[in-house]
Amino acid sequence: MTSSLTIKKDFPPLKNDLILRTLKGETVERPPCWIMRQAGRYLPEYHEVKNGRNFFELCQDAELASEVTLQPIRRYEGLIDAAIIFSDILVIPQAMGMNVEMIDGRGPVFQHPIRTVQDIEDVLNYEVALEKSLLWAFDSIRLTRMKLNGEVPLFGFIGAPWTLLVYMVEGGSSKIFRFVKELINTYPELIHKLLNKITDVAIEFLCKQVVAGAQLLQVFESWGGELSSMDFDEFSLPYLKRISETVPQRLKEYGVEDKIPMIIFAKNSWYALDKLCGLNFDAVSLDWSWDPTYATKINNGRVTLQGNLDPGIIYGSEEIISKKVEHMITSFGGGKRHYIVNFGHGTHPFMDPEKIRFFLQECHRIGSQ
Ligand code: 1CP
Repeated sequence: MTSSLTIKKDFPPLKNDLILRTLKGETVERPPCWIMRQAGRYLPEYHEVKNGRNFFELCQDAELASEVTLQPIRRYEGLIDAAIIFSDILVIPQAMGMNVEMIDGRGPVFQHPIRTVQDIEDVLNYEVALEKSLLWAFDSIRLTRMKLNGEVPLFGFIGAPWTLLVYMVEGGSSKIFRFVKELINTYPELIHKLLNKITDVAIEFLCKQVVAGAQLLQVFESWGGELSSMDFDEFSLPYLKRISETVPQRLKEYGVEDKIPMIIFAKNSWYALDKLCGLNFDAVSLDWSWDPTYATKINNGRVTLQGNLDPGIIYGSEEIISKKVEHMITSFGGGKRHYIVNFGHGTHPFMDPEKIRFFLQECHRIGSQ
């Protein structure tokens, strides 16, 4: 088995570097396009490969995970400018000793969520060994890079510390966030220790994904909007800041010569946009609550913006999809600089893949004008 610590340099040469040039701030011929959750349940070919398998079993099989990662790239040939490795944000809690299963129709379920001081201490005392527990993730990235054959660059990703804490405490998806709110408002100091540990693991995992072959990175703060502005400043922002500053430093220590671009997606955290643009990320991904013109003004040229149409437009007519794509791209300044097309959040299982093709084609057509 290959060691995850060796930087592999003989991957096939990259043929499409549009998203990398955009993230460097260059003026480009059209905005790069990719879609959150571009692989997965809306694609019939995904169900064929999954074939009743357990979700994490699929992630951990490098051959199958790389196949699923490539499916949207193949189906939408030439329309998608980046691949994202097929995995999940919850692999970090797993690497921190927690048992997580993915139940069809219900989502993630933790066997023993963190609910008490002792539970927190147990996770703090757990010795994380990423190279052992997540070896499959690094193998999967390496194999996917080979199979991509340089068509498009490959994203690695993590869940941000606050979002991971939510799952680790709630034990799965939540609507009222009762348990995590109880803990942050009862034992803030201990929670900070835990968030710091999650952050350490997240930084190592991001770096090791790059060492394995990831060419750009996205951090998902999907539950950012569940915090008040004041609590976001305390329980999310400092950890995002540390990730954005430490990953580039650590990558140099790992011997990675290229600058690896990093994107932050903090869903519904509208009050934090100015602060997020001031961190050391190269791009900020916006959910659909944002008016692109207003977001562009707040950003004031500091980072690349990504987003942000409501994925729900895919249920609509082609005429309205075109109209909204046009509005999006124009409002982001025409898309030739500092802009990446995406939805404001992921695809849904019910979406028609051919409507998504139409959306991508329109982004190319309008973005090239
Ligand atoms: O059996 C299945 O097919 C399960 C569906 C599924 C898929 C396809 C899950 C379960 N995860 C994934 C893959 C996944 N998850 C990817 C790679 C695929 C791609 O993007 O093309 C990525 C980047 C994620 C990230 C992820 N997982 C996030 C952050 C992005 C977001 O949507 O906000 C989150 C919150 C999760 C948790 C998660 N994974 C899966 C479920 C059902 C959930 C819970 C969602 C919730 O709490 O509402």
